[in-house]
Amino acid sequence: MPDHYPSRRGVAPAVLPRLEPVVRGRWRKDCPLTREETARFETDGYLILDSIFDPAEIEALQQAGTRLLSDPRALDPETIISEPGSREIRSIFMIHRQNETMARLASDPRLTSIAQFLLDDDIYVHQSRLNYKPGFVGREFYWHSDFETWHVEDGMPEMRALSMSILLAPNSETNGPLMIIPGSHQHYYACAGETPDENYLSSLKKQEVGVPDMDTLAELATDRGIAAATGTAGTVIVFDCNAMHGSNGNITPFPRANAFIVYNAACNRLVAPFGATTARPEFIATRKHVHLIRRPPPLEIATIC
Ligand code: 6CS
Ligand code: FE
Repeated sequence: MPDHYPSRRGVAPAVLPRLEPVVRGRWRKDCPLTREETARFETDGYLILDSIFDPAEIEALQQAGTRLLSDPRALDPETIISEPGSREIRSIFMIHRQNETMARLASDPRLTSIAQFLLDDDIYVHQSRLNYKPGFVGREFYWHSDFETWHVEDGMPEMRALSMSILLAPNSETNGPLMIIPGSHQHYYACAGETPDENYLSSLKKQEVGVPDMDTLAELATDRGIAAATGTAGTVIVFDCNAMHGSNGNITPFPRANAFIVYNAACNRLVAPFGATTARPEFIATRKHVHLIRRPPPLEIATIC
């Protein structure tokens, strides 16, 4: 398969055009997003939705998050990623296969219908995780495009995936919320360097390859600004797979916890990695357990005879 998005080839960084559309579905009145929301996602590469879940659902989600964090022995140890240099939990992967509430969250039609519309296909969960940033000691996530990693390390062919971050605690300006560069999803920032073997063992704690150089980031942020995606618990942040994003550490006493679900289009299933010798394990990148979440069939137009 030709590589339209080469990165980490040991050459200088480059800015390449995005080859695929951002919004695939055609907007209609019965779409799960308004026309205005759809246009905003297209332009900015992200959207903040704050009225999807009711208070009881939000509490159930928060409880599920607390259960995952408080009983790590119940989990596949491989899926637990600790902070660099400490035993604090940073991420728990594959939550949709380790917790019933998270499984229901990942297949909730209020979320999946949005992904099916934007990606215009049946979908499946490419990756899920709980990201936890404890008070005082939660560490940052450096700037990156998820697609760059998924393409190079996982073999995701095209930009036809998106993430949903479901806030399980308030994400304020101060406790390390998601920061995103609006409009950055329109270009591909090919990175310098090369992917070391088993890169994921360190990159999930601290990403060092697959990150743009400082000059590129400075120019991008100067041109487009940086938005903080804040919200109360229950807020859903939908963002394009190629949006440039990151987050600061959390030195406030207030923990930040988010559930992440990544949906990929059925037609965009993984192939061999484009820039790594071996594929990452299933708990980070779904290759085998592809359970399609199908779009409802279109209503048939009644024929009058
Ligand atoms: O590796 C992944 O799939 C995700 N984690 C990091 C630290 N960067 C890329 C992507 O978001
Ligand atoms: Fe990311």
